[in-house]
Amino acid sequence: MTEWWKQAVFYQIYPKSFKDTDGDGIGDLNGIREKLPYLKELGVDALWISPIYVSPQVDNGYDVADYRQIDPMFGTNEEMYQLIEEAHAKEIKIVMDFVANHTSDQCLWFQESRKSSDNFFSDFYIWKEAKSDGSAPNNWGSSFGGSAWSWDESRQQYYLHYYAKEQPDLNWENPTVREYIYDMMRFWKAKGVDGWRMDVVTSISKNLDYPDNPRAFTTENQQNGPRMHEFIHEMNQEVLKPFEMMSVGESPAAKSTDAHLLVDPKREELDMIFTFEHMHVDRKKGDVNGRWALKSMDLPDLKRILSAWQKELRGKGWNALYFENHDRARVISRWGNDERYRYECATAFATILHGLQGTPFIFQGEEIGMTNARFDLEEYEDIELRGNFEFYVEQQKTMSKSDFLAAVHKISRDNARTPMQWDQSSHAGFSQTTPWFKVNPNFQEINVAADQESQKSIFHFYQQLIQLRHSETILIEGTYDLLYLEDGALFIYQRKLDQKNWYVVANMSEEIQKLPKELFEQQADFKIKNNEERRDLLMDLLPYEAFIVELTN
Ligand code: TEU
Repeated sequence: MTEWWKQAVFYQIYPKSFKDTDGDGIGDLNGIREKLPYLKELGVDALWISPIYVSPQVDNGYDVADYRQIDPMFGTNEEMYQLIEEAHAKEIKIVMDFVANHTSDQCLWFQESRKSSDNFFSDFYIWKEAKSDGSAPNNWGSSFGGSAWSWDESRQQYYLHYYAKEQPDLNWENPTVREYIYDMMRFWKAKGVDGWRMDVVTSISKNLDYPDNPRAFTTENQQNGPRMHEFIHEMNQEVLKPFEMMSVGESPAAKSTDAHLLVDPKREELDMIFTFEHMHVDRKKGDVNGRWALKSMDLPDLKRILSAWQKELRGKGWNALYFENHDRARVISRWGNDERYRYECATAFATILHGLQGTPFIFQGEEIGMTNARFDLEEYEDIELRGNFEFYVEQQKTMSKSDFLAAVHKISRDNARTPMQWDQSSHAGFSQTTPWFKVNPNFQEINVAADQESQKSIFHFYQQLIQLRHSETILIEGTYDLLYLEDGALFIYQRKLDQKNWYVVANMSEEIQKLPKELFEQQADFKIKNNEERRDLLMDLLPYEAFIVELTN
């Protein structure tokens, strides 16, 4: 039998911003329970829920203080168990977020570890002596800006943190740490959880030589450490395989050419990974301003990268497909036109993604074409944004405040984290009270209720796409071939299975495009289209027009 996750469409929930039911302005588990019928109506098969464990929320839950307790702001453990049961009753699977490269500094393990170098928890984290001049052990950088090392007064040593100083990295070299993590996974399995999304799993093994990075405060030597495959394989043998848990690992440094080392079923590591490669097509490589150094998106580059992953993993692994998540901006605002062509653009990006081989992940709000927030700097919440502002604008001074803000409006993580827009009522129907983070002011116009009533409903388009994936094996198993790689407007690829011949076609530009004639001399049976007027293949493609078509002789 094919693994369930190969036919599935996933939906990511960022719980803080999904639906508040207890009136504190923060989304909660009962909000997810309330919306299960909505998710069922959409047709998704599984939910990935971002972290809901006890946490001081320095990084919105990616700083876990207790892996077995639900944070009271989200609800209770009982409510989580009920959510799992109710989701299962609707044939929706539940995937939790596994944040085990680091914990919160409030985690008991770290609290104990920092006390001395000879207690049970001493080696749970990565402690190092200062250099003779008192400076940090090397020049490694934190993703949130500045050094990856912080000095601890009580232990008189530095500890390593790839993210905030409140997120100390665990020492996976210590077998007890690994056993504690596996045990936590078994605990949630016993409660019915079906799998894991693994936060920066490719960072768990460190280069024990701690070599300096080529440039200070960058992260070159901090991924894909020497024992990464060994640790992941061990976790597979200890938990994933015996308990049949699905896994999708976040893999910032994986390339199409080496991805199979993580996802080839024969190697018994992970089921899927999230690549970052295609999300960097609008970034200037090697720039002093890191992820904030933007350029316009290059469509041939996007096609080249997505196609490389399709080709390289065919028969050797399985792709996880996404354009949005809680760390990414809204794709129609970032790479498309979220005003004049909002419907066309949202459905075109959906078509090119869901037509690929792999498992699609929809991020909350993507299914109604939610857009980026364009707030003032002071209105943002995200620690990455604040840390990077301090680093690039205030310390390094390589960016002006206005250039930084312009980049924030394009790519900041907070663009995805504004509250879900359910209806036109106050606070967008997300909460009865002022939410923890500002609602996008366009909620009167863009919300679930309005979208579902519209003639041009993005939600209904997603519904159809999901149904298509459920009923048509060609989308799951068919071969993939890209056409017209260098074309700057058209994204066209062919999927084939047995006698079936399908094309996924999109005009990713704002100009009318001609369809390549040589392709379309046959009978066309449209499976899905975002232009209702389309009857045949002779018409030109309108801006952001997209469809999937079967050709028959
Ligand atoms: O993100 C890991 C990661 O690589 C990010 O630093 C990413 O590059 C950046 O956010 C893009 O702007 C994961 C989680 O998804 C993220 O939310 C957490 O903050 C981070 O790990 C630490 O747990």
